[in-house]
Amino acid sequence: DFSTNVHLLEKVEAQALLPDRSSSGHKGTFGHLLIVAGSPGKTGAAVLAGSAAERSGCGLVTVAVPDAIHDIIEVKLTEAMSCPLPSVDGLISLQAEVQIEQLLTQRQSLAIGPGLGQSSGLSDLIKSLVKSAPVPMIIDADGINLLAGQLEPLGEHREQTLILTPHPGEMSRLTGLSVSEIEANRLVVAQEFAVKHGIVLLLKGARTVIAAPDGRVNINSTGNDGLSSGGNGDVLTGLIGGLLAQGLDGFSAASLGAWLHGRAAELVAASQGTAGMIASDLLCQLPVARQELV
Ligand code: NPW
Ligand code: AMP
Ligand code: MG
Repeated sequence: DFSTNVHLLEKVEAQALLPDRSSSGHKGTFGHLLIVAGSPGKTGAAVLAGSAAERSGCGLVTVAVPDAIHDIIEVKLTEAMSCPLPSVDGLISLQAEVQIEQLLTQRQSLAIGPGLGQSSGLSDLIKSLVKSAPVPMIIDADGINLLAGQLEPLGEHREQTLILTPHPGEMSRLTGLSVSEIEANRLVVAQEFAVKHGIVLLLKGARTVIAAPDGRVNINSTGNDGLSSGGNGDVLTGLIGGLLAQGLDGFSAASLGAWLHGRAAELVAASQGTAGMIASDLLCQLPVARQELV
């Protein structure tokens, strides 16, 4: 029965997803996330994903960006490490694949897509990483756009979890459905895609839907219209990537990430309202939201 698979994700449900945290742990204990993001004009997307990852509870973060913007990332991010990747016209080139695979031998998760831009080289790169990346992986934003029109099941050649986090516009490119068709049927569209492709699909928007490859669906209960401005999705990507690095399975990481992200927005709104909230405002509230679940 379809409806018995669907759950509203409220505080108690989020609480059950919180990863164990050892009081004697060290930065190696809590996982190392690699983020591949950014391009000239969209450096901020890489910065926001990296900053959210720093606030996710994971131990180490590396942000890999096209060499053209590497100096900027070095200035903008303090706690995260960074890595320049070869680029063509400012966009990460296919040649970067060897370096990314090398980095992944010592990372626990991969987040890719925010602000990447689009090129045929990037399209080949992401399709190859979907098949070969040996760690749990989240793909967002341009990473999703680069997969548009992909017909074979995305999870097919993977052992490790794969999460896609489209907003309705990206979901439209991915499926060929119109935004209004998706919005009229959010739950079923997300569930069918997740089952068909064997992946976790998080469909953004008020009442974010998180669908698992086995057909389970969570509907997030947190968030507000303060999240309706640029960069908030990039924060969610870094947060979920950081939760994956801490060992959560894909459905749990996506669900807990959505809950914490929305709850952080509620905490910001409690003091300043929703209009004029910016994505950076969420960052300091992410650990506060998490602490509410401890
Ligand atoms: P419409 O027409 O407005 O109603 P795009 P993007 C639709 C990076 N960023 N419900 C929307 O519909 C990202 O990471 C960098 C319904 C429109 O058609 C990406 O890599 C920033 N419709 C890249 O920019 C900050 C919705 O989707 C389309 C919807 C492009 O990402 C900004 C717009 O989406 C940004 O994060 C909803 N809830 N949400 C930086 N500082 O570096 C969206 N749509 O064309 O994919 O553009 O999302 O801005
Ligand atoms: P993006 O479009 O990629 O920047 O992602 C926007 C983020 O903000 C997603 O996590 C959305 O679910 C969230 N969001 C946007 N508008 C709202 C809203 N009105 N209520 C709750 N969440 C929202
Ligand atoms: Mg986005």
